[in-house]
Amino acid sequence: MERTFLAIKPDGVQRKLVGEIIRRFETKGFTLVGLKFLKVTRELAEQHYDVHKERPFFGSLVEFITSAPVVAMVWEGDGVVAAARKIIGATNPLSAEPGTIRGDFGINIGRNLIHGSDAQETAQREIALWFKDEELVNWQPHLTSWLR
Ligand code: 3AN
Repeated sequence: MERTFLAIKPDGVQRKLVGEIIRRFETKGFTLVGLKFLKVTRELAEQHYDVHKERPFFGSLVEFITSAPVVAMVWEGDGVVAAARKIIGATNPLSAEPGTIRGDFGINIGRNLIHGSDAQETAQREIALWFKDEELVNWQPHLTSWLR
């Protein structure tokens, strides 16, 4: 079953949007299989943003994600990687469509509330980076038959 990695960034936590953001993935029908609340270390942040290390904003990305706690999650479901990106919206919240998380709640590209894996291979890398195997719960909600 397909899985994706999502992280509610420090701005989402500080602005008390955790419940609102989780609700959108839950009511869509995806299944939560991993969840933790943590202060990200510099080492984890640098590994997570490794693909951006040559970009001018790499330093500020690392500063920001380590500045306050985040909610790290793994969600499961058919097509969850691409669907989560749609629910999240465009990278720049000013360009993100209303109805998306970034479109509804953000205005600043550096404060765009949530991270979501951009492809299935990235999701596998990010899940392995943020979660141990035993922190992920293999389960099927009873509602599944109503959703598929
Ligand atoms: P996304 O999070 O939509 O996958 P990426 O992977 O292109 O976007 O960028 C990773 C993160 O880097 C974004 N979430 C955003 O916070 C930050 N970022 C991207 N582009 C810029 C930029 N031009 N200036 C500042 N921060 C940026």
